[in-house]
Amino acid sequence: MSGNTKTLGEFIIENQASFKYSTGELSKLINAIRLAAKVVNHEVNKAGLVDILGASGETNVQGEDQQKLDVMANKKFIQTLTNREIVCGIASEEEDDFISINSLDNNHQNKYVVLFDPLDGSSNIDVNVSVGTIFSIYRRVTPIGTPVSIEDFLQPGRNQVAAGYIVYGTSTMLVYTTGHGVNGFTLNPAIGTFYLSHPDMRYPEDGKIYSMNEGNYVHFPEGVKRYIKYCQQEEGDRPYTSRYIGSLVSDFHRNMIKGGIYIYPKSNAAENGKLRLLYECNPMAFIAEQAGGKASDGFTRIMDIAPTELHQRVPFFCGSRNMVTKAEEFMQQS
Ligand code: AHM
Ligand code: MG
Repeated sequence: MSGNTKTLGEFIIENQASFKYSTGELSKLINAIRLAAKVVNHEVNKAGLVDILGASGETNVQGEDQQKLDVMANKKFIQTLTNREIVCGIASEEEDDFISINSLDNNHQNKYVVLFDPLDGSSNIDVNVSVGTIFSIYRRVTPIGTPVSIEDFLQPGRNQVAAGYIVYGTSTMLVYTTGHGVNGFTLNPAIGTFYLSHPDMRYPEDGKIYSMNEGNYVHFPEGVKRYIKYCQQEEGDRPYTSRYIGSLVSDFHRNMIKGGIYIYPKSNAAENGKLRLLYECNPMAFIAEQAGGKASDGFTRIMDIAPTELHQRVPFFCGSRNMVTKAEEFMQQS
């Protein structure tokens, strides 16, 4: 961060001017996410110290065990966004249905909806491995002044107005885009301020890291199996290095900095893979593309997929442009 002392707060104000017809609503929304990120960061960091670890005993809509911190992160984000009255609707990985937000004096006047995964990679919490929050923001499509409806959430990723993630890692970072490139901010925990540490992040066009759960190899489609063999072949700059944390935000963040590809394909066991289109793949795809990278389901651009349900899953190939294109070639041959 040498010599760079711009804070996230200052950056948000400066960049508000670059949005045509901006009313400041999006800036306020990013500010609320910044606040929620700090609260969740505080909880994640003290998780090892207090009796907060472990499954909460509840299961979420997809039948997976929820960890206590997932529940807490979900509450904090919803509370922050609701209290500040800056969005008209919220959808979360941890909520069965979307939430319509309104207050008596507001009368459904807000124009943005937020979709998020409050704590992704939560199976890593118990073992002190990085987890993250992912968020995606859209302008509503139904008229202002009416309650939000499902169409406001089921928009293709290319309609996103902003997207980002927070990685709670060795240091905590907030990385986001509003469609004008990608910028990364690192939290100084001593004073609770995010500083611009990674301006204009760029995904290297090529990379040497492939990230996927190879334990599922036997269940993978032929195209993915052949791509893995290609990555392991000795030729040119190959074999590539295999790195898989099992925490999408962390795997993505490393690959964006170093160059690489993340793959969560469909398999015999899971027809559409595991990751969720609306609050995991679309926001990551928007960030990847804004940084010069690429994201697809092996055949189609992720952000062109027309969603049909809130918790829809989709195969995910995301990373350095040339690596994703190569993996697509293998998929399309099979
Ligand atoms: P989650 O939303 O339940 O945490 O699942 C998403 C996570 C991703 O962060 C990670 O890349 C993937 O699941 C790991 O899955 P697997 O254990 O099947 O490799
Ligand atoms: Mg998740």
